[in-house]
Amino acid sequence: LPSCVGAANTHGRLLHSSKVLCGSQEKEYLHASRVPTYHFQNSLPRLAIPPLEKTCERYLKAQQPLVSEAELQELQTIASEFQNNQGQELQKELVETDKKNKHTNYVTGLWFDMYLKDRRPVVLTHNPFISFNDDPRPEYNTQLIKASNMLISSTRFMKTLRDELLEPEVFHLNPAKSDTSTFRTVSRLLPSSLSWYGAYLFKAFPLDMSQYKRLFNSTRIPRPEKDELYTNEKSKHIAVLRNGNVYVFDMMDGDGNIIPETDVLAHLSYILNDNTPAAEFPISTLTSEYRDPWTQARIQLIKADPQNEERLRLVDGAMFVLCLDDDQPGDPDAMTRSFLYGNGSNRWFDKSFQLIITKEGTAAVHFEHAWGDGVAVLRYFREVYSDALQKSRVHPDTKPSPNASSDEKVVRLNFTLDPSVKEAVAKAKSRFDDVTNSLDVSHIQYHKMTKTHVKKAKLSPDSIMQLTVQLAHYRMYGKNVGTYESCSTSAFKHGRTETVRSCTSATKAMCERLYGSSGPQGSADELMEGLRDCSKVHGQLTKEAAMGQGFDRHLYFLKHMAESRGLSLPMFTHPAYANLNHIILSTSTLSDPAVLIGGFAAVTPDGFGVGYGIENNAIGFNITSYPACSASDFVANCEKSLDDIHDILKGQKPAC
Ligand code: BUJ
Repeated sequence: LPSCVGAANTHGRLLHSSKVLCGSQEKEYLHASRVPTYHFQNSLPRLAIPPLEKTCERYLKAQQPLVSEAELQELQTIASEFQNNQGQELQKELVETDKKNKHTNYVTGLWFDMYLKDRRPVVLTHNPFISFNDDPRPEYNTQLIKASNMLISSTRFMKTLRDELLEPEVFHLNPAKSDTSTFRTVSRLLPSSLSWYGAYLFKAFPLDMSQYKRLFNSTRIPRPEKDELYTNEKSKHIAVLRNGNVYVFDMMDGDGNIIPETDVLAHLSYILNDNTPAAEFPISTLTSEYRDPWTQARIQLIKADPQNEERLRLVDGAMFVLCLDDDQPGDPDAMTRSFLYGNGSNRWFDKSFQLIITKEGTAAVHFEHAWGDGVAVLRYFREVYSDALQKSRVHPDTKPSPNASSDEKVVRLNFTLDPSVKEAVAKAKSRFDDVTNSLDVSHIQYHKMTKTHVKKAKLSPDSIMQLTVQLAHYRMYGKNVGTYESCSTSAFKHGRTETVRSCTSATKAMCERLYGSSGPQGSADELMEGLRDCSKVHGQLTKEAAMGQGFDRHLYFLKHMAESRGLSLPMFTHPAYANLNHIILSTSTLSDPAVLIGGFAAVTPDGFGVGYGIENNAIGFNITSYPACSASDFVANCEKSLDDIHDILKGQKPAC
């Protein structure tokens, strides 16, 4: 690299002395961070194993709103027996093993296994999506221009990351103090074994960046019993899906420079104008299958023609898959359907992520979950959105390069299929159609109450959204149920997620007060006090989860240890444990101005997938469910609950 992005020292590492990118470098990178991408990685704190008694205490608290008084007492006896006997032994062993594995944390290995050993299809079971707001300039929103600009920006992101020039992800508690040049200078000067501590003094919290290594050029490969995560760090090509046909072309030349934008435009127009008929047996459909039949089909595919292996490797190692769709979802529900699962042939669900661009230029990211979580994907999402917008390389008047010789440079992968693979594709498609047709999807955008209103009342916006979900469910079914709110633990080395158990005794009390059989109970002031309780309890649980002090992952691990030792412990075999983990309300949120809508499927046949957002101008829910439940009824009840909360915030007692 030229000195304008930093000088290499004797070990070839960059010193990142300058943030200024010069000339041609500006085309290649998003930026050149003065602090190297993985600078904080060595000194990130490790996720602590919570004390066993704390875990039991938190577990019982989470059970409280779900069980009767008598059951709770029974669970207390079981937990204390566990804590004093087998639990203690397991904990001791866990702590000892953890001490020997300082390079990671106690949950990560098992969490990878949780995903990779799961034999269910990745689509709907795990993969979520997030869609982008449109480009405010309509003339840049065409499929071709949007795809070209986003592809170029994605390549710039990938190169910035690959050359470790991407600014490390840091949570700034006090941005005025730490999101500064001084912070970066100090951080850079500290050796990476100490850099985290330096950041901490600025009240800045560097986040784990290990997942970024699998963001690009990566896929999940179906294997017997446990899938494999595969990455080709050197690859420079993109895979494009259109009509179920797979195309590949290089996005970088022999020197590693991004190809001219006029070539990108030419290659993508070539694909969009290619009139090869839609694939009759698109092998991409196999990625929607249960993992065992897909494993077998992949083996068979390679047996049928050894060159198929090279073709598969080209998709596996591609930067990502760009899906160019031939249809345009007309409303948010249709978008959810398209971006969450599509038609089953124009997606490669195993890829670390897919960038989908519809006929009229709406864009979304769909991602596989085993390799990483929302934080890494959102970083990519945010950077690419703003780069494609602010530094568009392709404009409405850009002409495709006449000498791009796309017919030589763009290769359509022609897989050889034998009858058994064709049959596997047909079977996969029919299963896919059945399950996706059974999914109900509904959403709401609510404008009467916003984040600003909630903040003015000194309540946590997230707690109010979680309370809304509790209220909506209670109003429909008259009971409280297993609830999961995803919380990132990326402040720790290899941190992934912890569960916030957002169904609490405080939310239960509020459900009963508002929607109990005898109508709303208590004055407007008392109801407001109830909201405060919910907010306080939820705030505390969120803080604990983000600090790795939830109970879910810890118990998950101890249960696994017990099972692998052949122990059958009442702590885990009691039906109340299964009930708590039968997640009826699976929730997740993310907040970014670039996000239009996002979502994921319900994780149980009788549950709801609840994606939500709370912004300064609106509140939104995006709900999914299977036939046992109605997503649209749930949405109607969310609206009613938001109205009722809004009344309380206005000092009025709602008429429930
Ligand atoms: O918890 C975990 O380990 C991972 C979770 C799993 N699960 C989804 C089942 C909870 N994964 C995530 O949380 C990632 C989810 C990413 C998508 C989030 C969607 C958020 C929607 C935002 C906007 C909705 C606004 C709708 C307006 C009409």
